[in-house]
Amino acid sequence: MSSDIKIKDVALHSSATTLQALPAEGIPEIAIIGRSNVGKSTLLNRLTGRKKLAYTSSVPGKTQSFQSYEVHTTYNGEEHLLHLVDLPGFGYAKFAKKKREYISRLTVDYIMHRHCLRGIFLLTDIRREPKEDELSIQSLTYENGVPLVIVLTKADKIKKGELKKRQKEVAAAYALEAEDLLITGEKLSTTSLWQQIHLLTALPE
Ligand SMILES: Nc1nc2c(ncn2[C@@H]2O[C@H](COP(=O)(O)OP(=O)(O)O)[C@@H](O)[C@H]2O)c(=O)[nH]1
Ligand SMILES: [Mg+2]
Repeated sequence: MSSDIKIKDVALHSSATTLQALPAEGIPEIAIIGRSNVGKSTLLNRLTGRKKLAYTSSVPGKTQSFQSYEVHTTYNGEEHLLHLVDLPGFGYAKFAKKKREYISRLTVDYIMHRHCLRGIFLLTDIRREPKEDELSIQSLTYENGVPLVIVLTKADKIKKGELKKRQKEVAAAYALEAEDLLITGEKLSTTSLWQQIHLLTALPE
């Protein structure tokens, strides 16, 4: 199937530190979740083709709010409006325990109660193993019927010949098959990610 994807328009809609401050329920939403520094903001910039849309940083723990981006696309000639949401990174050890707990409670509440949430991209660095944080998000999405896609980031950081092997290993840690996982990295196409986003957001509620 050919898939012609165009990003017509993209803008930061809102920045929220509580669930009440998120955009009103309605527009289908895809959340980008993962530990601090895994590449969430970079993926957003890559998906939207805007280099500086989301704030990226080599210093972990910078984004502590839910950044909602309103994205207007055309996909195979049809118009779509959706929200991509950059969530606060978890697992940043330098944050005070209270702040870490607040972020993880917000994330759990969001997954459990956000009606317009159509799917989660859970980012995992291709060079690392998923830990308890990632695995507990995985179970939470299963328990709440929220579609989950594991996205391996920083694929350019490993040798091409090792890609398949790592994909298989990380998939196994999530009890998934290698083909279930998507991959992102410098110079890699985002087409498969966009196909997944459109598939998830086009589903009826
Ligand atoms: N080589 C490489 N570096 C990346 C990639 N994605 C993110 N980074 C780098 O990793 C650091 C953290 O990225 P960022 O998007 O801010 O992570 P976030 O905290 O999850 O939003 C930055 O220095 C990025 O340039 C990638 O795909 N390849
Ligand atoms: Mg970020």
